[in-house]
Amino acid sequence: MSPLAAIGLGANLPSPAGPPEQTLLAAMDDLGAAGKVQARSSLYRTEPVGFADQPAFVNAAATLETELEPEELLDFLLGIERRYGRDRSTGLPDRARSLDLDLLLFDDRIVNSPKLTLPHPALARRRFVLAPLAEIAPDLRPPALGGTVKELLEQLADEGANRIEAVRKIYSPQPRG
Ligand code: PH2
Ligand code: MG
Ligand code: MG
Repeated sequence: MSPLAAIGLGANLPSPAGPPEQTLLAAMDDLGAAGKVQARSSLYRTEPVGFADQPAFVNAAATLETELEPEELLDFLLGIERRYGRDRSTGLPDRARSLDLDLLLFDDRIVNSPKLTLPHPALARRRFVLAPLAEIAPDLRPPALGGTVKELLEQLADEGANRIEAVRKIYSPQPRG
């Protein structure tokens, strides 16, 4: 079987595809150009983590079987971000964006290069990442984090922007036949 990558999607500004919900659904379709999309989560409306004074985010996760190498997949993801209007030359970390695609996991790979860190360093700290991922891949075991995705989610404190009610499911895509 091909390696399995997990990707986190987020947006809180409109893009050329429309509002964040439309952008995320379109971007999940676009992932198919890099392999086979194995699963897509529901869309979640989430309170901003970090910089609070910005619109609510829409977040989701997808898993992708791919023959690309992790850094090639990262470049592919950055290309999708650009197509949906993301401009990385402006803007501060944690601020509003029309599309953010984060490579969360790539099989059991641990990577610490200038370009890429795997598993994603914030994976285990963020409900807006773990809740969508646990919906589609609860039993994945991220290397070096000491538990499955479901267990990491259960270990998160129900507080601040990680409150359970700060991450609400808003739309479940229909399964594709
Ligand atoms: N992304 C960030 C910073 N804060 N908050 C939410 N709710 N969702 C995000 O995707 C997000 C965030 C930086 O990537
Ligand atoms: Mg990112
Ligand atoms: Mg991000």
